[in-house]
Amino acid sequence: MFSNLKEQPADKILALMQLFKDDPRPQKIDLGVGVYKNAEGLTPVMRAVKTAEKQLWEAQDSKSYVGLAGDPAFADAMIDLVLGDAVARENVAAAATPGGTGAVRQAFEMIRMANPDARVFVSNPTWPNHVSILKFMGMPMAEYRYFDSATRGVDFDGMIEDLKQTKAGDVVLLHGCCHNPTGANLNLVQWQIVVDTLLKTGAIPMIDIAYQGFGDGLEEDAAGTRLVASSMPECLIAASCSKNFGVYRERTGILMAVAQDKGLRGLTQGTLNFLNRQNYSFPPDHGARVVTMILQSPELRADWAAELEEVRLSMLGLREQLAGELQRLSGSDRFAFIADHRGMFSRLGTTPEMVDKLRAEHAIYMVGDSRLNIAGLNKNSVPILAKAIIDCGI
Ligand code: PLP
Ligand code: TYF
Repeated sequence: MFSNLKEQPADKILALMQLFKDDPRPQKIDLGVGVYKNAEGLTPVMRAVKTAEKQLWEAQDSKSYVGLAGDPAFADAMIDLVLGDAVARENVAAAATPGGTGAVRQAFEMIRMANPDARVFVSNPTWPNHVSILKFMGMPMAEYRYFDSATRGVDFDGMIEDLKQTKAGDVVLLHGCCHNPTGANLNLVQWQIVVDTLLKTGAIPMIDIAYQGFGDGLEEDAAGTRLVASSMPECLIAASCSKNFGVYRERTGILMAVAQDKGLRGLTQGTLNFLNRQNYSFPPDHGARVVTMILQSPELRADWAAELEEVRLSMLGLREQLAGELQRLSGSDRFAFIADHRGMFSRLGTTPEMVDKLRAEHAIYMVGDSRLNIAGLNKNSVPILAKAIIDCGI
């Protein structure tokens, strides 16, 4: 049986992680995988997470099963974090999932159950796992224009033109904030135009929000998602806690199904529970419980928000430093987009050959599409990167 299996394509981002590990050059710089790293290059456990885990270890007296959708308190806390008061709680069904990836997968499963012919429109480019999972599931997929390779901003006219081609029954996958891999994002006026467009075509939005708090702030980063949830008849939201709580390996995420028609909630909640049961029964609990404790405790929440803000500002500082350094070395503003982008990533917009050259000649690792993880830098490595970019003739 096993000999019937075919080799599957590797995840390019994860393959790059291994390549970096195997590189003996001491000066190597890892700007590949999207993991936050501090100035020392470490991905620390956040203070509030440590405190909550300690409290949990002392207080938890059972690890028995919780429920197919996870702890309802986790859903309450995350709905509040992501949606604020944009919609009433009774408009939202939700289920905990193994990470944001689990939420994305379950969302696709739910879409397919509701409408096997649904086409899922993804941004060009998008997080490669979106495309990989859709292909694996055999779901119809289409792309909408997103990145303008000339300005390194959003090709908004192209995006809207393409979204006008959607139909009722289609789904449009949007990044809630901090677009991966480009770093280019919609402003609120543009979000409103997207909403108006989809209201006209009847397509349903699905939002993947994996970096709330990494862009302009916790509330600001959720504004587009909240606008969508309050304006559209239905939407799906896949939220990840991996980055903003730093609980990557705990696999903590949630899928929300929002409907203006409260009468649909029983059906959507039942479907989410069913889908969890089909795929893994009960979702992981530890990370979700820690997140819930943090969001419920005013002290832990304040400490978490303060540390998240430090993380956000450190990435913004690195963006400004890099854009400034490149302006100085190039004598032009052509790298100003790096300071305008938000989140962990920026797409430089150079060729795979140049990405290879940076790796071969300068031991600088970025993803082949020229995505760089800003958090992989520190004050000392920014000038090294800037010089390498100019030396390579980018
Ligand atoms: N969606 C996007 C756009 C991401 O970049 C990530 C990255 O980590 C995820 C979802 C899901 O992450 P995780 O499954 O680790 O929570
Ligand atoms: O895009 C990234 O780098 C992160 C981490 O299969 C990641 O989202 C990368 C690949 C993957 C899962 C997560």
